[in-house]
Amino acid sequence: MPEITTKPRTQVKPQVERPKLYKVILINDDFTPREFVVTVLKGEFKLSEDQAHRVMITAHRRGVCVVAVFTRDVAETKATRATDAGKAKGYPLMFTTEPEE
Ligand code: TYC
Repeated sequence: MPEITTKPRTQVKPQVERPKLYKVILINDDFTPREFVVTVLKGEFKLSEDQAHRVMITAHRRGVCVVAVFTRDVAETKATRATDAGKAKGYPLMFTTEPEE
């Protein structure tokens, strides 16, 4: 019977790593009503009225605003749901995701 030899791995990766985080970014447009943006931010991202208004107005003035950071799956799901909420009303409201540095 031939002996089975196993080669030790040279690099052992740590078992537990912090998951990479992704930013959800709100993009400004000229058509979506401000109040609707605030409603979506409160509903999908659980922001308070005050937080939602600040995020909306920052995107309105600067073009974009980071809404929050999540793991990849959660960020993508929330960005899609929030974008779809605008689409359902005929608005071009857009949320994107981007990995944190
Ligand atoms: N610019 C829009 C308006 O004046 C409001 C708005 C703000 C839309 C932020 C999108 O991400 C946005 N009605």
